[in-house]
Amino acid sequence: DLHHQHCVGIIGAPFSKGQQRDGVQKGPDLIRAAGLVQKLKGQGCVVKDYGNLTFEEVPSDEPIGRLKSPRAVGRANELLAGAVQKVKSDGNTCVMLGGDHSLAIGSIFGHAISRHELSVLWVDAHADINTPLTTPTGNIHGQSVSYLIHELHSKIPIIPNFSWLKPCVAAKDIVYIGLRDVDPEEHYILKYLGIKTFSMTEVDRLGIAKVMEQTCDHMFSKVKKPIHLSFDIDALDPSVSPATGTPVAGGLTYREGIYITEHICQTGLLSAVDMVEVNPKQGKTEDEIKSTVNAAVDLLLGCFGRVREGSHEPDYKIPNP
Ligand code: B3U
Ligand code: MN
Ligand code: MN
Repeated sequence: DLHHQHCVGIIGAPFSKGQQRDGVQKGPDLIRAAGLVQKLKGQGCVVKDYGNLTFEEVPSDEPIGRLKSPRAVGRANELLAGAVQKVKSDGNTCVMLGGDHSLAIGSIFGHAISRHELSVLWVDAHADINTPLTTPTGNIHGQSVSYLIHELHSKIPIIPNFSWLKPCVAAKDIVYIGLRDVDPEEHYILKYLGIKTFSMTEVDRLGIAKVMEQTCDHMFSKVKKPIHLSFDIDALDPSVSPATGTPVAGGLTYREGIYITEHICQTGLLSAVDMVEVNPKQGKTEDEIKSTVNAAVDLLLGCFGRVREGSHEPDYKIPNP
């Protein structure tokens, strides 16, 4: 049914300590200021904005091994996981506005608690599957997936403020789209675990329509699980979304990004979305910031029923003169 109402619950997560560039904590307010709530309502969604989470300072958060800000990231994600659970138990599709991509840890865990088994679609230039021992940077936003999947459980050390977290996603239930900057250790992990990936090479070879067909074939091979879409804005080409911490040339076009969201919406299984890594301080001009934020908003509208061919009320009648 193309006309069923989407109930959307929005959580802002203004958090940046999963990486080192200031500004990404401004994402939620910028995306809201671009009219997200009004636009979702305008296309027939029932929207509840749960507001922004507040993240308290975590004192003396010294690095552990290579890990930067481990206690702050652990605490922030614990808080977020609880908030996502609440949004889900209220019967909404959850939209988490980041903030950096370390927030997917809490978002996916909170979602998994309320929905048991999930499929995760990770749209990103990066695989974010380093472990605390393989990370070249120590940034936890490049490690989120490794904390979440069952198969890597034995590779993750005990980290303070992460004791609430248990792995909740199977390697076979993750699909990546948009990869083009993958560390050698990450590449090994992806191959070793047989994770389904559509790098930019596959997007070039197959086209985005076949990529989405095969993505859904993979995700629905057995049962139809709810989908968690984790969208890193750096998946898009820097010509579209330059205001992000680690832009990588050769990304998805605006159209390919929108096609992904339209296709996922049509499955009827979208249950939670993350929109992360929008960083206005990384934009060189006001236009660069605008283009990035607009793309984030349009992707979210695509997730909740906007279609480019247009649409109309089922009972519409052409007015008689
Ligand atoms: N793979 C590198 C770089 C990186 C990951 N995610 C972003 N950058 N945005 C790392 O830090 O793990
Ligand atoms: Mn990412
Ligand atoms: Mn990325």
